[in-house]
Amino acid sequence: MAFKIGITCYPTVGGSGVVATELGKLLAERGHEVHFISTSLPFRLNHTNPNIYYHEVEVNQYEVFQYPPYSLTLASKMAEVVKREGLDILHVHYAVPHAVCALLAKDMIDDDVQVVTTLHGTDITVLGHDPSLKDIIRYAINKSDKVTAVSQSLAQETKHMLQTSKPIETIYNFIDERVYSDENPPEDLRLSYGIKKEDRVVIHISNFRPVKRTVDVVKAFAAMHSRVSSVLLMIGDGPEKQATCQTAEDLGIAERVMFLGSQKQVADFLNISDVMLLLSEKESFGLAALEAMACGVPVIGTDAGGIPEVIADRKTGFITAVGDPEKAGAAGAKLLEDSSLYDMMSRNSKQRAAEVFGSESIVRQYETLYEESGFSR
Ligand code: GMT
Repeated sequence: MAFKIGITCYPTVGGSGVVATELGKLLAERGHEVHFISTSLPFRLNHTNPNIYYHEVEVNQYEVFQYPPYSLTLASKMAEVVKREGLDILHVHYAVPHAVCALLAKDMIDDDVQVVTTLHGTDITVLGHDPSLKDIIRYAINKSDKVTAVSQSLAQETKHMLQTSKPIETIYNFIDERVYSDENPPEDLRLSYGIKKEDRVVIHISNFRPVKRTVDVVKAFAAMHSRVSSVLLMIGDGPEKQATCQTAEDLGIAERVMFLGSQKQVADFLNISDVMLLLSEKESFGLAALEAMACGVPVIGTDAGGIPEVIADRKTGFITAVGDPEKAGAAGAKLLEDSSLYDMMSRNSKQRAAEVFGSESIVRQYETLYEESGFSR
């Protein structure tokens, strides 16, 4: 059965926007009509498909209001699009504000559109702690027709923290295997970045928020480099960048650490990397880890949130405690020193990415969820 699906996400760089956009693209390829409703064109929406539509939410600033009315404008736009296009489903990413907006839109037009909410983490693990927001997040979840979380850990944490009554189904994140694979390694990229033949390449990709513990990444890398000559590629940008650069200076390894800022062709960098470090203290899933695994790059991660559901400890990488960069560095060095262990983990990473997180199977899970959502137009 083909559905008409409205998708709302934060369209800027970030795992939730990536997953929402990739899902929309695959649903469109499978014959569904997909309507992105967001403030700008999602940054990964880079291909043409007659089943994909984009409805811009224009948030105006009014002198009389201190803050632009994003949520109200979004709800109005959702209501308008549901009515005009006859949408069956509003699939929103994040409970607040997006699910609340969808519920308001549904109520405004008294329509049977089904609200499917996917939780990505920050609205639970960060906002869920704020007593002034707890009730509205719980409301958004309980009133949605279907709710999914991107890991079992996030589903459990949500139920535990917010005492929600709605069943929360885990549907894992996925990546586009056509982009994240080791089949087309970029020619000369190592050379153009001045990486010597004898050096191994360690990579970290994030938005450098404090939860990503990028200072720990540099400390772990220092421990690795003391045993195996390596360089560290730091991809992304954010509030912790300055402190992270300073740590590299303080540890005397600044010339070994390349801060490359935000990059579009992340798969190219993964394809010249040997190991990824993802040492977050909160991470509902860790999409960057999955991207790495799909390219055959084992990941050293922390035991935070959904990371241990993505990285199979001692099979596709190592799980270490949050805040123990020495241990993480030792695990990374062990991996780089032992070529048969490395080859085994690299192979396992690709296999796990395909078998557990394959896009085809994940998109089918969403289709089944839509079918079960109670839609009855
Ligand atoms: O990690 C971030 O800061 C960005 C955030 C987002 O909204 O994109 O990521 C969250 O959603 C991703 C996609 O589901 C997950 O892979 C990330 O683990 C999750 N981030 C956190 O839980 C901190």
